[in-house]
Amino acid sequence: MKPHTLLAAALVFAPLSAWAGSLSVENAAVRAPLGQNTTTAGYLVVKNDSDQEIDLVSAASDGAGRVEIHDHIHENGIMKMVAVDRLSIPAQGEVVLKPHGKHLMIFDLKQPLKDGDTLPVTLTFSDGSTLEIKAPVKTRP
Ligand SMILES: [Cu+2]
Repeated sequence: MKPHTLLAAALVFAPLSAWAGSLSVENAAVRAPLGQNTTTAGYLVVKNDSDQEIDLVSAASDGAGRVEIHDHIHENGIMKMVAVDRLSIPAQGEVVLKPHGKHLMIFDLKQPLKDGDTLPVTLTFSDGSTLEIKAPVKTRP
């Protein structure tokens, strides 16, 4: 098998959810950026089946210059986004990243993304594990 055939096979069989040890990811999606915008947001649910709290400590993508972990806070009646160092995933619990809530902020996209594309995202956790996902790009995630 040639390398590109292997890659194609890997893509065909890539599951919509990924897991590493006690952590799993569901419902990953990246918002299709508007126009020429190179910044967008990513959403997903991380489940922790272990008896220990684990933190999401960083995210990165081969398709983007930088990925930050963001939360929304209310300040003086205004909702604004802030970058956070980590998001904790409670033991036997989950953290939900969704529109208008916690999210991944994706900067400097290297290629335009449209509905139906996927963006690879690597998540790194406080227990040293990493999860690689292929997040589907959606106009309305
Ligand atoms: Cu943000």
